[in-house]
Order: sequence, then C-alpha cells, then structure tokens
Amino acid sequence: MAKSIPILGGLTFLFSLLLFKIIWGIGMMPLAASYEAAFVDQAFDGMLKVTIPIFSLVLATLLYCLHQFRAQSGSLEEGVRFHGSRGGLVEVLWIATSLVLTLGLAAFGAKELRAIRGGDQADLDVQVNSSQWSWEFFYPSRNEYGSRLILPKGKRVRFLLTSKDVVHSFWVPEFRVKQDALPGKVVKLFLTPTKIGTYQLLCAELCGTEHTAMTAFVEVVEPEDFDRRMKGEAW
Ligand SMILES: [Cu+2]
Repeated sequence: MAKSIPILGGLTFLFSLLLFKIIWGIGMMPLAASYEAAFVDQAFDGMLKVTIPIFSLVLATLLYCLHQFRAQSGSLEEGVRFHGSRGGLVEVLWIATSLVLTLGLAAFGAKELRAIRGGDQADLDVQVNSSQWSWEFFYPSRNEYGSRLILPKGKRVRFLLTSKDVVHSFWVPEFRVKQDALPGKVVKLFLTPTKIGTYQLLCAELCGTEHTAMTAFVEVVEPEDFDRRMKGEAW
C-alpha cells in the first residue's frame, strides 16, 4: 500500500502533464469573437483543470492494478478473497469529494450563466426566422430583411428566435452561445460581438435532410458601416 502511493502519484502527475500539453497544444476552441465567449472558454478551461487530474488518477490506478495484480504465468490459483467492505474511509472520501466538486461546478456554472445572460437591455433587436432549411433576419427598428446577418461591433444584440416548422438551433461557434429556435414561440438570446470579421451561422439541431446546409453568413462590422449598410448600400 505504502509503495503504491508514490507510484500512483507519479503516474497521475505524468498523465496529467501529457494531457494538458496535448489538449492545450491542439487549441480546440475557434476564435473568441464575442463578450460571452470569454465566460464559456473560462468555464471550459476550469472543467478541464478539474477533470484531467481525476481522469489521470483513474487511468494510473487501472494500469497499476493491471500490472501489480496480474496472474503469475502458469498459476491457476484464485486471487485472495475478502468479504464485506474494507475501504469504508475511501468510500466516504470519494463520495464527499465528488459531492463537493459537483456542487462547486454547478455553482460556478450558475454564476457564469447569469453573467452571460445579463439584463434585458439591448442596443439592437434582430428577429431570426428559421425554417427548413434557411435563416431569415429582420431588423424591426429599420424595417429591413436580410439573408445574411450583419451586426455592429461592440453593441449588445437581442435576438428573437422563432421557427416556422421544426426545432432549429442558432449557433455561431466564434460567439460560443447557442439557443434553440422553437415553432410557435419566441426565444431571446443576447450577445455582444467584439471582433470584426465574417463568420458562419450553423443550425445545431438535426432538423431534416438538408440540416447541414442550413447556414448563413454573419458579418461583424464597425457601427458606422452598420448604419451605412442598413441604409441600403451594399446590402
Ligand atoms: Cu438543423
């Protein structure tokens, strides 16, 4: 038992180091182009920092036990039998640790979600009408329709999402936030784009045969350009 602790500790440290290196090396997240993206990335990083060492400990224990308690070659003897639980303290420890971690992550998630949703105030409203298999955008303050979504940088936008047929889902990976569009209902989604660029809006809910083709361009432009575009120039 005493011998196993430094070995398990060493292996756990080694696997954690390797996984951190690989995962951060790959850079799994696309560009973060909204105010909300920072919160989502922070939550994702936080989850990885908690789960990678736990995963590494489980993996290290598994490999250690496979090696240490394997059958000797040619031996047909059964392993040592024991009855009842001999690890009462271990059970209490892992249940308590899991409980604290789960509740901690839930509290952290709730705090982040509240920060992302924020208040109900917005600089711009955009109605998003989804249908099999396209997106349509309507700007009520300007009485304008568009097949591509144009957003002013640094302005908080309130999207009013709805669907004409089945459930679709509004998702721009660079903005991180995602929200279902439901038939017969208007669902709100808030976001503030922070980086000029052209992105792609995707549908993140399997909605029929052409689901993967249900995309639209999203352009984030300077507020002055937004006003010019809305007046009908180069729409
Ligand atoms: Cu879809």
